[in-house]
Amino acid sequence: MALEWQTIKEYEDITYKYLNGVARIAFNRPELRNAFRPETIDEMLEAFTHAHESSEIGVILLTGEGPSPKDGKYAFCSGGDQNARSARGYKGMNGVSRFNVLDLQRLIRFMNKIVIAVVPGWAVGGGHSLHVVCDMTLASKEHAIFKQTDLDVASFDGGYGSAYLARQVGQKRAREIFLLGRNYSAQEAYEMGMVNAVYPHDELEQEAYNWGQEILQKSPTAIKMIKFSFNLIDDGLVGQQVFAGEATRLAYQSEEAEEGRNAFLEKRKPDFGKFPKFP
Ligand code: 1HA
Repeated sequence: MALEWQTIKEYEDITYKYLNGVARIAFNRPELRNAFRPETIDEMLEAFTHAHESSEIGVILLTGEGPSPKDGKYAFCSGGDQNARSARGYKGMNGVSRFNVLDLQRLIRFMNKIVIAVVPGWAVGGGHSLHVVCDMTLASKEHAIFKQTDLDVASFDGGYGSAYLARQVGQKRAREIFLLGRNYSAQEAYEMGMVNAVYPHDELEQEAYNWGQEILQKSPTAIKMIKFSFNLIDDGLVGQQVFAGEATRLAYQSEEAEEGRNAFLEKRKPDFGKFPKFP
């Protein structure tokens, strides 16, 4: 039985839906293999920010609508729309050029929800980098193809798209993926360690939803602490800041923290002496 997703908001270039704690955000330019222009990423940033701030949503599936009405092929995302590319980035309708997909990468990385890339077809260039940055990746057995074309179009994602990829598949493989730009099947990507599981195409979305439901059974606080713990070492001081922000949030819930705030508001010295000094 098909999943009964409810649309949260209508957009031009993406779809944004919800079902039982799981959000589904999809690129929706299938005739261009779901290439993104700045407006696409603006919409993604809005939907992801909404999902990040929602107290109902715990897991986000990032995927691509399809198949293409032109030829029936599927895509996750084929990266930056080369029609929108200018000398200073990707040009939006307002004439401003940006690399705002990097903002989306950081949002996925630093948001306190789990993001699963659900790859129904091509994951290419900046689309490949987006799957890399997601917490996990699930792929279509028949149609998913992983390909890093950055160097063919004189581009290079020197951040998460390459360095974090190398953490997943190893340095030699990551260099091969970029330097040769070959096609890799879902099974090959799985064997390399950049895909968590491969499913028959018709079962992919249901399985992804099931992964989401399994994750939702776990403690939301523990989920975000473990996500940020995994990220910390690779994200340097920003990783430490994100992790520490959540630690501060936990500390704010303590009686000690209440005493600190109350003492300030009541214009008295805080009495921290009453709190035990646990080993
Ligand atoms: O590297 C970065 C960044 C790095 C740092 C900071 C920011 C970054 C931001 C972005 C990026 C990048 O994404 S650079 C890499 C950009 N993407 C590409 O180089 C992929 C180009 N596409 C392809 O290599 C192929 O189309 C494909 C492997 C995805 C699919 O091949 P296939 O199945 O043979 O289809 P194809 O006929 O090539 O494409 C179908 C239609 O989609 C074509 O249009 P049509 O002739 O039907 O009018 C094709 O032109 C269009 N299309 C596909 N990908 C893109 C695209 N149009 C614009 N931009 C695309 N990326």
